[in-house]
Amino acid sequence: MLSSALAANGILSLLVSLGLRDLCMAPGSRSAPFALLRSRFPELTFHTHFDERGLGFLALGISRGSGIPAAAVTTSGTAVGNLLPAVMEARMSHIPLILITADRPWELLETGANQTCRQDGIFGSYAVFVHVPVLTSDIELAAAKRRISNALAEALASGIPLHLNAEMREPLYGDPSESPLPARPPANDDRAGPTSFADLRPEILPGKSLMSMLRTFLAPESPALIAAGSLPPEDAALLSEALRKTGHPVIADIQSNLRGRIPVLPPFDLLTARMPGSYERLRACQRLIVLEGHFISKKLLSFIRDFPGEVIFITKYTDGINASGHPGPVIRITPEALRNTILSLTDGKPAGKPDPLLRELSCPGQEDLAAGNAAEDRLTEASVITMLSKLETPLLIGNSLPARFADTLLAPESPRGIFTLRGVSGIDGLIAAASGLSHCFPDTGITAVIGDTSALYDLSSIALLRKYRLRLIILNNNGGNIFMKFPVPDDAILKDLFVNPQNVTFAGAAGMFGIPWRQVTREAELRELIRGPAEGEVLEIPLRPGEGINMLRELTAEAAGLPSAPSPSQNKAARS
Ligand SMILES: Cc1ncc(C[n+]2csc(CCOP(=O)(O)OP(=O)(O)O)c2C)c(N)n1
Repeated sequence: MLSSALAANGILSLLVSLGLRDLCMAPGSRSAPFALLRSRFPELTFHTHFDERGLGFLALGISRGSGIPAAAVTTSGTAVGNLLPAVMEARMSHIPLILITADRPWELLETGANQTCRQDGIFGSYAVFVHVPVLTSDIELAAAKRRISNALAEALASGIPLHLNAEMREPLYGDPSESPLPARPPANDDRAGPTSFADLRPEILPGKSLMSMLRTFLAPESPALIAAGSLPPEDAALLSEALRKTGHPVIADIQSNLRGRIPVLPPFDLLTARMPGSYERLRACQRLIVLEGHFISKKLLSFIRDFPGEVIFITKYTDGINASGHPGPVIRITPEALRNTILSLTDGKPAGKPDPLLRELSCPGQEDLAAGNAAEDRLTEASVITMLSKLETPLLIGNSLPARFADTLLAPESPRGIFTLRGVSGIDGLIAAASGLSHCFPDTGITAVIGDTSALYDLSSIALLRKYRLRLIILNNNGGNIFMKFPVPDDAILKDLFVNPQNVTFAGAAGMFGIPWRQVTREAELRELIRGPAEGEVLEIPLRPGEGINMLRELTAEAAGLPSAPSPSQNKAARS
């Protein structure tokens, strides 16, 4: 049997037996042995994209939506390097992801052989790495599978992607029917080790003293405030009832997926700008529980940094949860265990004493605030985002202004799932990731809202809308309007080197892939178009440059005397 087929079949058999369902492949010769196995793995959905940067994000979106790692397979050479942005995002937002990169066999490295370069460990600390050599026997195959299993366990426990760089020696195009591959082990054969990805994810509980601190903070009688950052919908669903039962007031970042699920305080930036005294009122709470503290609001980070009471940080993983610099213990616990801990404190007691803060602190309805131009029925960033509160599909919120507007104004009426890619807040793979996400919601598809520069960046992934139910809303304010808030002293530099307007519409880009495109300018029209499930289409909304950022500034204008966001040097000082 061909060694290349043995390795490809061995890797896929192992991953499929653990629950792999989605494999994203870009065309290439070195990775051909994986492609040729398609009919042997009917339980796998094969996704394709011609652009490996988009391919990585497509897999990332699928992993995010399903909670099960998806795999991206590439050929050798620069194809591998193009996965890096998605790997970085997966690492920083703890999205499980598997990268399988086909490589030339070792004897061709550094010989000048075509499309051959060093691929081992190319993602550095962003991935757990396994080198899979040319496999020539069952003994070698079994050893490779053990190493992959161990590495996968490490990757899943720490929320880090797994990179398998697999040497493939020619010939690559053997017909599996001519040289039969070993029989696939039965799905429930547990002699080989773990039987599912879930088996590889340990339940994590804190030690005794941290657990006791956790219980003290969470107990319903504790005078605590909760600030919830980034929680995927499945974790929010698991925790929401328990959080509600504590009765603690909750500041919910739009990424927390708690808005629309349980009563929470109005969006932090809006509340503290609109309701005099609210900032101080929140500061008066004696304890602060920061749950998965990855926040969009800089003002909230300042609030945490300066919080005068005790603070604890609760997280599923260990990193990326305290940009405020406030000292306080990090308590690592899985959401299931956290929920059980809370329920053990609240069970048998009357359901939550809704904190008076929830009633006391309110501000004008987001819709009223956003309706600045209602009389004209003209769309603005604010009115579009507010309208998305009624969406009947999950939503991916792009970076830059969409994320900030959503954190300030979006109040989902029902919890359909809010997604962001804010591990590193790149604007590079949003269309591909949204396509992948949509695969996980076959009944409704999803909606994504992104800026025009972000759309230009991932233009090639508009091709995916032919296959995926993605309603792509592009807020076209002609460039990166977020930069207009920075104090760039020279207007020409601001325009040329920051905002960088491209004066484009996306009709041509959608047209070249045969994707329906509409320009939408009226509120009533958009309301109709976003009703119901999504299909592959582009809705482009032309906006007045600068208007959105000014409006955001007005909505969240800080009342005099409020502290500003922490600078990096202040952060450092606070930590030391
Ligand atoms: C890959 C990558 N390159 C550069 C940046 C820096 N950046 C942040 S926002 C932004 C502009 C985004 O413009 P657009 O998508 O039009 O959104 P708007 O600012 O108008 O809301 C840029 C270039 C980034 N986040 N990611």
